[in-house]
Parts: sequence; C-alpha cells; structure tokens
Amino acid sequence: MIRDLLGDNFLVHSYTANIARDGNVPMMLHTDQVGIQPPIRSMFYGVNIMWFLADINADNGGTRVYPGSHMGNIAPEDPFSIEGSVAVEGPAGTALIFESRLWHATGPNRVKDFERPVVLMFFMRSFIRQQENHFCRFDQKSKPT
Ligand SMILES: O=C(O)CCC(=O)C(=O)O
Ligand SMILES: [Fe+2]
Repeated sequence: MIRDLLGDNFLVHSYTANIARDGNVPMMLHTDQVGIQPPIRSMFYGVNIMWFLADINADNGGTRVYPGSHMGNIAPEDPFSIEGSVAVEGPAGTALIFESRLWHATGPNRVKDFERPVVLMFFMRSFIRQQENHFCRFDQKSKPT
C-alpha cells in the first residue's frame, strides 16, 4: 500500500512510539510534512501508519484530526486549539493511515492513570531525507557515527 501511495524506494522516515499520559497538554496542530519549507500543499510526501496498542477514544487521547484538511491551501488560525476537530477512535489493533497534509495532533487524555500508547511508522518519498538516520551505528563504546 505504501508503495502504491509513495512510489518505489520509499523510505522509513521515522519509527516512534507516542504515549499520551493522563493530564497531557494537547500537541500543537501540525501536518507531518511541516519540515518541507516553504509548505507545499499540492502533493503529499509522506504516509503515516499509527497502530493503536490499546482501545482509544476521545477521552483517553484519541488523535484529533480535521477531516478533509489534507485538501487545499489551508492552515489553522490557532494551532494550539483543537476546537472543531474530531477524535479518532478504535479498538486495540486499529491502524490509522493518513497522508502527510492532514492537520492533526495528539488529543487530550483525561482518563486517570491511563497511558495511551501508539506506534507510528512514518514513510516518505524516496527523495526526502529521513528524520532518523537508520544507517547511524551505535554500540556501547562509541558515539554515533
Ligand atoms: O500521538 C498522536 O496521536 C499523534 C502523534 C503525531 O502527530 C506525530 O507524532 O506526528
Ligand atoms: Fe503528526
């Protein structure tokens, strides 16, 4: 599916986990291609797959999205407000797949003692430099090379 969307030789841009603890401050609204400056809205450069490791809903940190916001030359007036967004909800095992122009943010988690865990595999087109250098070698004794 990623090859169909991004073409041959796509790259893993980053591979992360995001745990939203209770009482968190919602993340700033962003697109996942915000690193491309000046912003280009006519095409998407990346695709994110977010795996839910628990049942996720609007109360416990469900990612906030603006459906349709991947289209058009648009940006939020206040990137610190999630007003008007919707929470993505789903059972553990859900894969939320979205392209990199969509405006979104981690949602507020208000469920006491619950940690909302997701794993994000973010792919970008072959000609975009990766956020993480997967060729960088670590061992116990040496610094990153
Ligand atoms: O934690 C989330 O729900 C969203 C994370 C996110 O947008 C990101 O890491 O770029
Ligand atoms: Fe994001």
